[in-house]
Amino acid sequence: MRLLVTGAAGFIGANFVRWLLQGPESSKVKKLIAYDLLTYAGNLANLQGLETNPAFSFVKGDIRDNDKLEELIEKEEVDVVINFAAESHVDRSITNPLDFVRTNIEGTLVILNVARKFKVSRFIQISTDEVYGSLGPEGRFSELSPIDPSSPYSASKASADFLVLAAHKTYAQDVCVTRCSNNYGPYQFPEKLIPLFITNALDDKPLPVYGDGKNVRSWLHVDDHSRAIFAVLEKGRAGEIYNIGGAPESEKENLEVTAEILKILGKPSDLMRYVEDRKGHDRRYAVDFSKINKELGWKPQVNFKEGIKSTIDWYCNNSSWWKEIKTGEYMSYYQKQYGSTFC
Ligand code: NAD
Ligand code: TDX
Repeated sequence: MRLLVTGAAGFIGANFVRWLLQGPESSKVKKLIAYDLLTYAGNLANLQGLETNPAFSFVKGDIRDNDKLEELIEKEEVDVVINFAAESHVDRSITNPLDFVRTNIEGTLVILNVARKFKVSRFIQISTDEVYGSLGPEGRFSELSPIDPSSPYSASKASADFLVLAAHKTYAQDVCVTRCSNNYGPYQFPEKLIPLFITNALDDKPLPVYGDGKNVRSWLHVDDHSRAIFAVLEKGRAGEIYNIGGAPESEKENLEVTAEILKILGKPSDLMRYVEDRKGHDRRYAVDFSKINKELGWKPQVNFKEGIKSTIDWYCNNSSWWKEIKTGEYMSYYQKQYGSTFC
């Protein structure tokens, strides 16, 4: 197959590219073009080491750049597009929603249209369980749950999903939408809960817990996510949505995740600080992944205890990667978001 992977220099995109080119399915890949605008969240270091692979190439570009995408997809005879590119951080969407509309909605529509024009045989949209909104203490999101986004981020992802699914109905375009729960693993930008708290703890800085810390997330190791996406690419039915979630035992309150990180690192619990809650903060996410399990035989394999331990080891062993990020522009964002007492 000849793939165009957008957002490939971000967290999940880079892990997927590594998994695909270095893992059990690598022989199926003739060409993989990593396409990324290299925003604050994109980092070529995430793809380091792949340059020597003859199937791999990197192109810097915007998913809103119709002409560049047309030229690339035609010239490279791309037959699969996987769209990871997005503005992905909920907190930034609260202060700057327009960027999310531009990339997540307009960008998705541009690349979707180009893929159709050049008869790309499958378009996969990487979406999120956040499009379903928030759960109470019971139940799980299925693919039939109502769409009820709470943040500008999730509203933009839901809009993109509708455009992608409508392209199947209107033009019979071959598309699939995947909706996953919170990912964790190596190369995650340290604005998200797990890498922020690991790296702050390593620096003996406070860990800012929003609200009462009892919000629940269903944690999915990024390698499990990569396997799921590949299963959808190979065997998913066109026009379908597939939910991808962590195992029930990976559903954790933020306080539990924080305590686990501090325990593994041997840091004192008084590093944890309660701070003002996130606006529109979803209380609980949990994903029913029985559809992808029954149809494609996928289920998560990494248990949270082992996954968080190996993730922490990765951040300990790769401190130059995150220390380089946590400077300049990052620190201005951090100070604005959390205030100077947290720096
Ligand atoms: P990320 O922020 O780490 O990476 C996003 C990448 O997209 C970056 O490399 C950035 O440079 C690139 N990008 C942004 N705007 C672009 C544009 N206009 N054109 C080209 N590239 C652009 O995000 P992530 O955590 O890797 O998330 C990847 C996808 O998975 C996103 O679509 C996100 O909505 C979805 N998702 C993420 C999670 C999670 O837990 N991280 C969970 C569910 C869904
Ligand atoms: O400083 C923090 N303190 C805190 O308590 C941060 C950054 C987060 N939190 C809480 C908010 C959430 O309850 O931790 C939980 C996880 O927060 P994030 O890491 O920001 O993830 P979330 O908002 O759940 O969204 C993530 O999963 C779904 C991704 O960022 C999205 O891209 C994805 O769609």
